[in-house]
Amino acid sequence: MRPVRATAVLVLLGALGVTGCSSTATPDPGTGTTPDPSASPGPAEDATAGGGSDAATDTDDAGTAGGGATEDAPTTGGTTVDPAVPPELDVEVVLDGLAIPWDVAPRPDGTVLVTERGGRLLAHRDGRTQEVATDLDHLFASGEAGLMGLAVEEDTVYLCHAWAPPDGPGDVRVTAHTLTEDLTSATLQDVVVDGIPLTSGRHSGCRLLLQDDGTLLVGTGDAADEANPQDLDSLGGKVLHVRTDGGAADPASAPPGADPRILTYGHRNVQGLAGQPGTGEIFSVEHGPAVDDEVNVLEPGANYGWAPGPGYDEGVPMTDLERFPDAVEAVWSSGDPTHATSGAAFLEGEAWGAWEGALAVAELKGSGMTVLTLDGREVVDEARVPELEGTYGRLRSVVLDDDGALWVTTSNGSDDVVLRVTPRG
Ligand SMILES: [Ca+2]
Repeated sequence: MRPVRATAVLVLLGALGVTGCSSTATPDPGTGTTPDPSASPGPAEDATAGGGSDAATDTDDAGTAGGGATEDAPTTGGTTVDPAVPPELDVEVVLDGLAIPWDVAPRPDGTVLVTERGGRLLAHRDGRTQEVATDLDHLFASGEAGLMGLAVEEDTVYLCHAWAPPDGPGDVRVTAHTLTEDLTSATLQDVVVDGIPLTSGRHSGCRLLLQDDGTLLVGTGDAADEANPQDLDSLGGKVLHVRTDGGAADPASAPPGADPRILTYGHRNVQGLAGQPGTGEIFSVEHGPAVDDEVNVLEPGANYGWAPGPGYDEGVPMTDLERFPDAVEAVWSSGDPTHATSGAAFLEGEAWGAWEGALAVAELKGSGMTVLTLDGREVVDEARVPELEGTYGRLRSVVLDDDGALWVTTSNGSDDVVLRVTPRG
């Protein structure tokens, strides 16, 4: 059953004119070679287009029955919002003609930066899209790896990407680049983190989340190597917490004996990180194997219980409480089958109605979005977003901008788009 939606829209927010879709040039396919072709290829929940398994588990209590604004609906700027029901949404295609736009970063000045997994960094401003020249030498773009997570702070752009020089082992790394005012180039400034394991490209993470204190969270993948998630010297299958100069942000919170940059461990492939408004807690989202995608709340130093067997046997629980009784259980799990959950963002602003404060989770295989209504850490309701249900294919990243609009990237392989999703009055 679909969530109940508001039927009375009293005042429409300003018309959302299309800002001009801009088709762009053929993406750079990347230049790397496979650093470890023997690595387990495994099922490619993140690499293939299509899939289309809609494992939605809609609930029928996604808001109170009946439409219409309630008497005590807050009024803001001439717009009345019913806090009891999920909003109807307007969906605008802002960029199109893309190839796997991995991440999106809307800036306060209206500029939107986008990474494509093949290696391009794009800037969209005033209805135009242009490529931002980067010096990502030896980018490894294959399978699930390539140019991935993106974070922006003023004129500094942080990029997480797979890197493979011809004469040495590759890795996944986070680099800082200085963006020019005209957005034509982003020059390498610093390597913030390197040495995140890379094999075939499978399970490469990599999500970046800047914190208010200027530190950086990095969600990594286990590189389809069974040793990595529980290895406290490996940066794979972890959430890292670093300063932007690369040092450990909070060494006292790392697991005992661990690399001090490690915040949490025992993860499979973290592609979602989001800070909960009000509590500041960090929620992470990761892909399950055949079952049990997970949403977790990060507790510093904790184990999240992923430990595949020899030969990367994935027939183990996503949170193995038999082997790791102290492992932290997920606050939400997809069950069977997985949706291939990827990015996540909290919905902020009363325009989101009943979904204000909820966690929006993008799904690749599920080709849609799940919204989890939370009471603290507890998921109290779960709904689908009708406007995004199969409409645009596989969804990768979700990011909320300062105006409360949700930016969403698709991951279909070609003709991909970046969407701006806003509640309708
Ligand atoms: Ca787990």
